[in-house]
Amino acid sequence: MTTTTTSTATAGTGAAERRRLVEDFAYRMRHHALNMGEVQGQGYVGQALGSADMFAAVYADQLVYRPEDPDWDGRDRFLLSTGHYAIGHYAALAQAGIVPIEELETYGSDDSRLPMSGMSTYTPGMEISGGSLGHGLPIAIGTALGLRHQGSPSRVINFMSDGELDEGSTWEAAMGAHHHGLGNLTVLVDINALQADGKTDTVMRTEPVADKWAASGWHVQRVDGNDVGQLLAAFDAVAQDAGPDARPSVILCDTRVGCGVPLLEEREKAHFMRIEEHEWKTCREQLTAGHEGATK
Ligand SMILES: Cc1ncc(C[n+]2csc(CCOP(=O)(O)OP(=O)(O)O)c2C)c(N)n1
Ligand SMILES: [Mg+2]
Repeated sequence: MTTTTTSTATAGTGAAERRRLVEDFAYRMRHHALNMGEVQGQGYVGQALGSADMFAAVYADQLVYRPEDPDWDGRDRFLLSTGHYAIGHYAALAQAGIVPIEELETYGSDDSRLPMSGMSTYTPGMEISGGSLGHGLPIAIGTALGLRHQGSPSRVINFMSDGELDEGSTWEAAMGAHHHGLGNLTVLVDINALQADGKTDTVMRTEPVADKWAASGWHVQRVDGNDVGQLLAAFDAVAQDAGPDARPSVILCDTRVGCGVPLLEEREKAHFMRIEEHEWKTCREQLTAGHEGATK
């Protein structure tokens, strides 16, 4: 018999404790991400560190799921649209108790359940396969429509990157979500101002991003995505906007690539980082030093 029905570990705690729990979750996620990065010596470590607070707010505070039964029908759906952020998602799934922490050391290896790009058929808790950017939001809309049709109270949270704002499919889907009045859909955009080919404003000028979502009929907020207090307040505001006339919501999160590890925050080539063998120790020390109350 299943005993655990929800993941919202922060429920019933005061504001300061709620925030501390989420920050601690993010801190542990960042250590997991460094451990996985070291297996390969390189990878999307900067994105995992930069978006850890966003994932932590979702998995420690918002999402309803059963860690021991990831396919439970009553779960909220978290869709990772950006497949290359899988390293960050695995860190969250491990910290949430869905994937064993020991399994993280198989990251990116042959026969691992944790491939470099997110694959729904491999990993418990991974709802969709990523890789082709710009597909997560259209799938999220189908999912949200399906859940509503079934009378389900479950929510859909779609995580995407600023590079995906270059895709036409994203904006078609944004209009569709408004057209269908999908109040059960929340989108998080990691605006790290970076893409594979360089800074976002040199690849495709997508600003003013908030105006574009607002013009498409969405409830829009923009926050510092490395400030847990701001993230939690934004989710609270989404809940306030609920009701039969609720709009789909987007939380635009400005983040710092490599956040928490100054050595990596300063990297010139940040999309796919190469980290030398001797640097991992420094990374861990810097992460621990920057975390208030850290025990490891
Ligand atoms: C449809 C599609 N076009 C191009 C790519 C190649 N690609 C992989 S990651 C990436 C960068 C996308 O921007 P973003 O996710 O913001 O990059 P990051 O912040 O992780 O550097 C690109 C263009 C892809 N995976 N899918
Ligand atoms: Mg980016």
